[in-house]
Amino acid sequence: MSADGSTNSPPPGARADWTIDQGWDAYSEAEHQVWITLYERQAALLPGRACDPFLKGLEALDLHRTGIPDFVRINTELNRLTGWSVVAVPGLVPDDVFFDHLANRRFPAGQFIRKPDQLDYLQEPDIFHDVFGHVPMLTDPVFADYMQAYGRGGQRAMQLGRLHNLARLYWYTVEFGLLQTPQGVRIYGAGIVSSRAESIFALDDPSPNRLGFELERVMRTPYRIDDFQQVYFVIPSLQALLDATLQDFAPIYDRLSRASDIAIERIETNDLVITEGTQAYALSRAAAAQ
Ligand code: HBI
Ligand code: FE
Repeated sequence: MSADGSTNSPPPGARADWTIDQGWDAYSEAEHQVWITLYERQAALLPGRACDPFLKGLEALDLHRTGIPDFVRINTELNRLTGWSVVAVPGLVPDDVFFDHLANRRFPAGQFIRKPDQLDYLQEPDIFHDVFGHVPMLTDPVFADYMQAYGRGGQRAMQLGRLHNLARLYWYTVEFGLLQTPQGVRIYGAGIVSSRAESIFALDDPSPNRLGFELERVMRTPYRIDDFQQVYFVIPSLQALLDATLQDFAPIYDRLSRASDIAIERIETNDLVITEGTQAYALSRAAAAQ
């Protein structure tokens, strides 16, 4: 199976829906230690940075410090709270498989954990990115509904050939979303909250733009997969995010088919500008790459 899961047959040992047993007993002490190291770093950093629903979810699921959590244990509480379950998969799964899981309130989490020399970044989502990053927000009823709506929307987007637009919505919300709160801007995106450096960069660095979330605008905006984001979109509430998905996307996709992409560093005239970035980080990285 290639990295993007483009083949449709599950790898050996996986079930037809690409799930595998987590095999919690088989994790080594070294693998548990990687989880503990990553957990301790983020647990120290996130109060005051991650949004309350995330921090509450972390507590509720007791993604404790003593090692990789057993899905059987966390699913008991997660099921009770929002009907979601975490299921183990070998890695990235094909889009249609991914959406079917989300549409049925199953979150596919990588079963493997990164190596000690990969603590700061890895290309494919591992169990720390998926379970520490994504799962705590699934304890929030509104976000739990949003993730299921996203799964259903993904199935429809594939039928309409608009997956690239919907993937941007996922990227700028589920992975790299920010939330406006009375205490200030807070993180809810899994890609940020599971990364020590980006948990700091996304809130504190003057480089990126931080713009008010607007669904169609987000769907016209490309994203970075190889580095910190150059723009973050800020939602006023989780309810506003869920409400944005309850409309019919067909007319939106129709307008998008005639609209051009918006350059990643651009600020449009009717953007709600929370912070106008300097783009200094992206420019320095581009210069260094010359
Ligand atoms: N598979 N396991 C896994 N996790 C993901 O986050 C994931 C995936 N397959 C496809 C995918 N994400 C994205 O392309 C979605 O936008 C569909
Ligand atoms: Fe993710």
